[in-house]
Order: sequence, then structure tokens, then C-alpha cells
Amino acid sequence: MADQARATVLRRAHPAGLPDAGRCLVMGVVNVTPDSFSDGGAWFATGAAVSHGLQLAAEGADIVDVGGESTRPGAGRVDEAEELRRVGPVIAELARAGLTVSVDTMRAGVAEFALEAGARMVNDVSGGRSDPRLPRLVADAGVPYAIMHSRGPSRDMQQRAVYEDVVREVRDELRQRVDAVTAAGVDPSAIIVDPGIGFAKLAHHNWTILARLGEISCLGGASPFPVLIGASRKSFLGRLLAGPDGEPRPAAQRDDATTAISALAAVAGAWCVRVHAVAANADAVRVAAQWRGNEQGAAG
Ligand code: PMM
Repeated sequence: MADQARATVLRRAHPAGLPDAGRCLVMGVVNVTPDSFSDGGAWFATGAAVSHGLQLAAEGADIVDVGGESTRPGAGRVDEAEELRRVGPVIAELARAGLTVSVDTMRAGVAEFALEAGARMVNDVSGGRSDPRLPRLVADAGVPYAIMHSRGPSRDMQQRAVYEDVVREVRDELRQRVDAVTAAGVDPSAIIVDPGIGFAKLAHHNWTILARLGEISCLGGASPFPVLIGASRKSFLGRLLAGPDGEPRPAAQRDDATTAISALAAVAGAWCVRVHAVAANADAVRVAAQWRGNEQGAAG
């Protein structure tokens, strides 16, 4: 029984360059977009986005992730000038206030501005595929770099959600991205991997990945990569919680389910959970840390 329990408890890895709280971190989402599926438009004005970021930090977000481009299935791209116009002032203000800011972008130009303004990590949902200059920029800056699994642009990614063994294929495709960004000069100790919940995945793919998170982090071989999980308010939760009429639960009513995922992912050894509603998730990761600390054989 003890051996069985040990097999489910994974070593929690942490990237170089960010403080280690000794538990799964909470990344609060600030979408400076008019059209995100989860909170579209709520924080589109600069002042509203800044206040929201400060509020998330006050509720316990360890990192605040600021993005200016919706990546919901079917979304098109915004141009770089518009993306920068959206996120630039928000990042500068939140960094000035002392928050640990991450920039959610696929573009080197936006990341460069963000890092100069004080952002401390880059979150790239294209895993370095969208803009080859981005991994090189991250390498030069020496900041943590989250590379997420997807299959091509959001516009038509759901057509590519075809897998024989989703965990093996996501892990292999992430390994290719890890190889590509390290070839571009990124230090492996700065890499965070993210299986991309909801990106080129159907609901059952998401559940399979979540239940087998250890196999994702192990793509680093002997030294596992930190794993970031972004399940917050995503449609597979809406489907799980559909009402008797089969209507999916709306995005704004998926926060309790998100908190459950955070607790389970943290117990499974995730490095960080990316969420919209921070307070409950900040509690959940602390419960998980206590839980792990009491597991026989837990390694932190
Ligand atoms: N999901 C979204 C945006 N950025 N970044 C990472 N690393 N992982 C994710 O799962 C992820 C992300 C889409 O969700 P949102 O529109 O609510 O921000």
C-alpha cells in the first residue's frame, strides 16, 4: 500500500529564477482582451486590468499572467501593435507595484517590451513555434519560459485533436519543443512545460492528461520539468457539470471545479496552476501541500 501511494507522489520541480514557496504556486490570469471565453472584456481597460492584477495578488496569486490575445478555440490573431497597446501599460504598472508578472505572448516583440518593463517570465502557448525569435530572446534574458503543447494556431486547432495515446503524443511533442528551445539557447533549468489543457484536445484527452501528469513532467528524464496546468473555467469542466438539459455549465460557474483540479494537480506534483479566481485556489494549493507533506515518501 505504501509503495502504491509513493508511485502517485511525484517530485515537484521548480524553475530557476523564481522564488520557491515550497508548494504548488498560483498564477492569476489577467486577460486584457475583449473576447476571452472565460472573462471576455471584463479587464479590457488598462485601469481595470491593473486593479484586477493587484486584487489577484492580494488574494494570494504568486504570479500574475498578463495576456492581450485570446487563444480560445477559433480565435484569430491580433496584430502586434494592438497586443502591445493592451498589455504594455498593465505589465509596467503591475511590475512597478512589485508583483511577479508573467507575459502570456507568442511574440518576441511583446515579450521584449514586457521583460524591459519588469516581467519575470514568459508564457508562450505556441511553445516557441509561433515566433522563432522568442526562444532566443528568452535565452538571452535568462528568465523562466513556459512552453505549452498545442497543435497549430487556435483558429483550427480542434481539428487536430486526434490522438492514439494522448499522453505519449503530448509528451513526445513537448519534448520536441524542449529540444528546439534548448537548441535556441534556453537553459533547461528555465523551462516549464504545460500540456495545454483545451488546446487541440477534446474533453476526454484533457481528463486523461490530468490523471497522468507524472508522465508529462518525466519528459525531462532524471530531472523532471516543472509542470504548469491551465484548466481554469475550460469547457471540459462545463461539459462535466452540464445540467439535466445537457447544457454545459457556463464559464463563470466553473470555479469550484477549477479549485478541485488545482488541489488534485498540486497533490500530483504540479509546479503551478493558472486560474481566474485566485482566493479558493490559493487555499487549495496549501491544503495540497499539507497533504503531500504527510504522504509517506513525499519529496516536497
Ligand atoms: N490557457 C489559456 C491562455 N494561456 N497559458 C498556459 N501556459 N496554459 C494554458 O492552459 C493557457 C494559457 C486560455 O485561457 P484564458 O483565455 O482563460 O486565459
